[in-house]
This record gives sequence, C-alpha cells and structure tokens, in this order.
Amino acid sequence: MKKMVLYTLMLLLVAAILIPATLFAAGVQEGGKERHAFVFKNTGNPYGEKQMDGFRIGIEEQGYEAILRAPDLPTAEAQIQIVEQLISQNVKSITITGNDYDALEPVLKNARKAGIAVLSADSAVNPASRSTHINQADSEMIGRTLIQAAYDMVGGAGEIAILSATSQASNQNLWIEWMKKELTDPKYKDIKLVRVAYGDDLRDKSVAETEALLRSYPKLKCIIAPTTVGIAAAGKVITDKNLIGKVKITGLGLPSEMAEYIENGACPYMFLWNPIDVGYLAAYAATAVSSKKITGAVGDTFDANRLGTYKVVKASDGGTEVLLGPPFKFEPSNIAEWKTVY
Ligand code: RAM
Repeated sequence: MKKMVLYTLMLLLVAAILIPATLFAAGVQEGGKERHAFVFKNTGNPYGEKQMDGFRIGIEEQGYEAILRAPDLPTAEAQIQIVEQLISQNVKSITITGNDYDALEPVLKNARKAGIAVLSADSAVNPASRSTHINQADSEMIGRTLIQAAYDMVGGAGEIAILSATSQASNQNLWIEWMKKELTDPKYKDIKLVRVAYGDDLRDKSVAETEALLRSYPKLKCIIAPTTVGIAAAGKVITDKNLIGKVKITGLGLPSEMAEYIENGACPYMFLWNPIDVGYLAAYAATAVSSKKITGAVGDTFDANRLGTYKVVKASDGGTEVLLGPPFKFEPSNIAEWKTVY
C-alpha cells in the first residue's frame, strides 16, 4: 500500500515536470497561449511604449500573449541578448525595432532557423533578417517634407542642423539620406546643413547635444529632430533659453510631449504617425507570418482588424514592407485635439 502511494507520488512528480516542459517546447504557455514578442530600441521612450501598447492590444485581441522587451540602452548588442533569450523561450514571432541594420542578422537568422517568424517595425533590419518590415510612412516623403518645413520656417535662407537618435538607427538614417537628397535642389542654395548630431534617443544626451549645437552655431535658425525624444529635448532647451522664434524646431514628435512647444511657438509645426497603429499593424503582420498565412512576399495581403486589409509591397532596400499610411501634420490649430490621443 505504501509502495502504491509512493509510485503515484513519483508519477505525479514526473508529470509535473514533463507537461510544462512539453508545452514550453511548443511555444505556448501553461494557459495554452502562443507568445509573440516585440523588441523596441530602448526603455524610457514614450514613443516606444505606445508602439508596444499597440502590439500588445493587437496580439491579445487575437487570443495570444505578448512579450514586450527593450534594453536599457539603444544598442544592437543589448538587443542581441534579448533575441537570444526569446529564442530559448521559443516564442512564435519576434518583431524588432532594430538598433542596427546589419548587426542583428546572425541572431535573427538563428531565430528564423528555429522556426520563429521575424519582422521589423519602425526601424528596419536588413532584408536577410526579416520576413517583412512595418514602415510607419514613406521614408522619402518624411525626409523631403522635413527639409521643406525647415526651409519654410527659416524663410529660405540660413543655417540648419539635424538632431537625430543613434548614428546606427536605420529609420533616422534613411530619413536623413532623403533630407540630404532634397537639399540638392537649387531651391535650397541658401540653406546650409551645418551638422548632424546624435542624442541617442536619451533625453539628457539630446538636451546636451542641442546645447552644443547652439554654442557651436550661434547663427543656427532651425533644428530638425526626426526623433520624438530629440524634438522634445530641443523644444525644452529652446524654451528654457528664451530662443523661441530665433531658433525654430521641427521634426517628428509625439503630440502629447510637444503640445507645450507647439503652443508656445518653439515648434511651429511637426509631423508623426500613430505609434499605437504601427504596433497594432505589426501584431497582425507577425501572426499572419507565424501562422504561415503569408510569407512577407510582395503582393501578400493580410487582415489587420480595425485597420483593414494591408498589402506587402517592395521596400527601397530590396526587401519588402507594409506601409501604415501618410504622416500627419501637427500645428497650433489641431494640437489640442491630439495631445491626449498619443
Ligand atoms: C523615436 C524613435 C523612433 C522613431 C520616432 C520618430 O521615438 O527613434 O524609432 O520612429 O522617434
């Protein structure tokens, strides 16, 4: 009798160890839910939080579980470690906002070899690393529009500077490339781009870089910051230093963070898309790839629930992408209505 009880206890113990291990190996949690991961550039970026919120909502409404990760600092090395952990957790998909275009390729290829769907969103990784990329808006349009905005703000002549995120961020770098192409138009012969500075999407560094630009270029008339962290930092510096009207700010900013600087005139106008929608669209693209409904090839279509049907198109880097839609202009007349939205 005692032996029977002992055997039963042993069997229960073995079952308790084996059942969760099998579930884990199949990429599901105890509750039976598939897990889909999103990796952003770094923590402490409200834009990234909104993008991840959108991803979580899109994953959860499909009945799955979302894993949201970001390193403390926006480096490729730190993201590689996170991806390695996600591979060993056997998630179904990984969507990454890359801190580097090429450096993540080996680890992302390992993920794909392990059967995990890999996509990028917001800041692309190279085509060999991804099934497709979720692009927030047309990159050429963003770059050209920001130069046109600066031209308009400085009255067609003067020194301008760019305050970017990290020097490796593929989204910012692509926009800057288009800004430079736009500047080759003879229309801009009196506009001088004096420097591209990097605030690394860190608030303090972005403040310090803005101050350094103002010190080095006392005639500076406009700062273009194609990053939500950079533009908010620049808005604060211009406001604190009483330079409103003397140095204009434009770029890509969150209405919630920039309302103050649009209302006080430091930033006459700026642009952005809805970061929640970028994440939400990524959630539907990720599950479409992981469930093998699509491969991420040109012409593939998938349903993104409240956003409608999307088509995979050719990207300028030779890979494919899904385009969310045109960016939106935020200015004094509409900022009040948007500042509570995102
Ligand atoms: C920052 C990030 C992000 C970018 C926005 C505009 O928050 O660098 O990647 O898309 O700005």
